[in-house]
Amino acid sequence: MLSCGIVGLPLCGKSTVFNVITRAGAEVKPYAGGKTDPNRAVVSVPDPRFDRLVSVYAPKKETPASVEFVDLAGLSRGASQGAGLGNAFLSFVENADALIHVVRAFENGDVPHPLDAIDPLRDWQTVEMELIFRDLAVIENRLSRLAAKKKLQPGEEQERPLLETCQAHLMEERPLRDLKLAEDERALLRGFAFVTLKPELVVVNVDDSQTGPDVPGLADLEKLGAERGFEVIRVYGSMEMEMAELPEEDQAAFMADLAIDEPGRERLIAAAYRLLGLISFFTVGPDEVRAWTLREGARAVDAAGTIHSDLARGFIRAEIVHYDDFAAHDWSKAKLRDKGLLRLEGRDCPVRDGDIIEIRFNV
Ligand SMILES: Nc1nc2c(ncn2[C@@H]2O[C@H](COP(=O)(O)OP(=O)(O)OP(=O)(O)O)[C@@H](O)[C@H]2O)c(=O)[nH]1
Ligand SMILES: [Mg+2]
Repeated sequence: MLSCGIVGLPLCGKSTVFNVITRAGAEVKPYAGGKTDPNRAVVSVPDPRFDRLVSVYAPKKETPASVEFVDLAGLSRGASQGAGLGNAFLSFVENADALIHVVRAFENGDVPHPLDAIDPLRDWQTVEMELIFRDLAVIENRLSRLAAKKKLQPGEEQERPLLETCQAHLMEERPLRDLKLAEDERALLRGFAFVTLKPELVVVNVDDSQTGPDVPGLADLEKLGAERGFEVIRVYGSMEMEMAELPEEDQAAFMADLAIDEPGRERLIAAAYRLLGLISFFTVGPDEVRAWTLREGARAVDAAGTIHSDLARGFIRAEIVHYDDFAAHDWSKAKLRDKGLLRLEGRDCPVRDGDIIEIRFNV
């Protein structure tokens, strides 16, 4: 299962945001505790299409798609040099598939700020720089090893110029995710688990009193996000955590009171799913309706393999219909067949988000 690691400075509201997303009730406290083992929780990905399919089939079992969220300890300035929880922290970041970077904008006199004043742009840059330093250190290490070798292996000859390109990019204080890389270059870099190559969502934690447009310093961060193409989402951390913990039926009233149209929880999970470059396909029937996760660009045979390795091995054809077509034809396969919308596809057929798939196989 894919996982999103939540990073940020100490006391910026990481555990609060984790609780908004997962309802796991992790401890939230005004003083950084220096805890290293992260909180983890698996959450179902909200998807109205899945809910609709469940009501159409009324299956014995329903299994939505899921993603894991990991709440990490705060990253201190100098972590890449071992400050704070330094290396222990970074090793957790290396294991995440994507990052949610929480930035504090909330004012709260009871909660000290590790850099003394509220400044979202500076805080964001501080953490980004630590991540950049970590990747630079990995590259320097590897380059000096390569330099010490008498003879390079074939792969290593390509590796050196690529690492030098990455190094130059990082020296300009830019994350590797902003660098255009070919598929084979990405493959070469995979083993390094570069942290600035991971997709990142920036979540600004604002206080419920800060509903107006002018949260101090936030505009600067949003402007930079717009220029560089990263997404910045605002969350009312404390308040949305309180709301996430309410029973479903009380949430609507709470949201209406505050004029919120979509809970932060759903917005965040959906954004994380998009960020991870994930798509869902469905399998349906009276026994089970299930949403499965694939990376964008996956093929029919990958869908088969996600369900079971036997299905990939004995793959014959995939019967595919898109959710939207199915919905537009009264959930009737007969109608779809008449219109040619029920397709039989081979193993390399690309899967689209929302495809409903049945695999024909023989083992
Ligand atoms: N006023 C206000 N306080 C908040 C908000 N979000 C978090 N806090 C408070 O800030 C403190 C730290 O919150 P946490 O969620 O524990 O922060 P953290 O980043 O997980 O902290 P560490 O794990 O110790 O680095 C707690 O006392 C929270 O109640 C918010 O939106 N508004
Ligand atoms: Mg915490």
